[in-house]
Amino acid sequence: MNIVASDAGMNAVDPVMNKETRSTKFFLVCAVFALILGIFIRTTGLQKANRIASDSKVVESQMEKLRNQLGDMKQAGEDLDRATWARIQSDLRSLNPEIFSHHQLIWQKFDPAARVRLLPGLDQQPGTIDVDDNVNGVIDDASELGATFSDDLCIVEAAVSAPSNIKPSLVLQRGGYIDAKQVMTNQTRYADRILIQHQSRDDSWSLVLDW
Ligand SMILES: [Ca+2]
Ligand SMILES: [Ca+2]
Repeated sequence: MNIVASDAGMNAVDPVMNKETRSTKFFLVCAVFALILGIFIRTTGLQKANRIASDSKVVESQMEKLRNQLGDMKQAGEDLDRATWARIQSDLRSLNPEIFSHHQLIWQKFDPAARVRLLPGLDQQPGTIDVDDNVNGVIDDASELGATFSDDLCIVEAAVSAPSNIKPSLVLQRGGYIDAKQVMTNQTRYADRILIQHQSRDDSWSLVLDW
């Protein structure tokens, strides 16, 4: 009889203990999961940062190589003309086939009459669409053109090309670098440039080298 009474007492306590045990286990599982998640996020972030740093070093190394090669190809006092440009492109491409599979080379000249123009971007509204970027009480008014964090564009139009008909737009200044084929005026104040544009599935960037 004593044994039966003792068993009944234990059965009365067990549900409480089981509940506490389950709570403790649940807490531990959550803590371990949170720890693993934190480690995973941290590791992923570090891997991404390392990958970006590694890619940047590769790009930096490629650009340094191109800069040195251009320096070797340039003869003292030599101006960039069509014949020289054709030779340089050919030489650079044959020396760096792996680089130029994703790169474009553009010879640029300074056009003193070029128009540096602000456009509203893909959302077709000044600044960010439906946002009063300059807090003047009017949403998407023309004075928001070029607002920070918006998709607005800054382009350079050659003097010989027709002005953009996109509205609204704003010409910030005259004078800018454009494709040499579109420059009709000769000026010697600013050196020609070589624009290198990179475009791949994962990234895009551009770099300018002075001639
Ligand atoms: Ca916009
Ligand atoms: Ca506004």
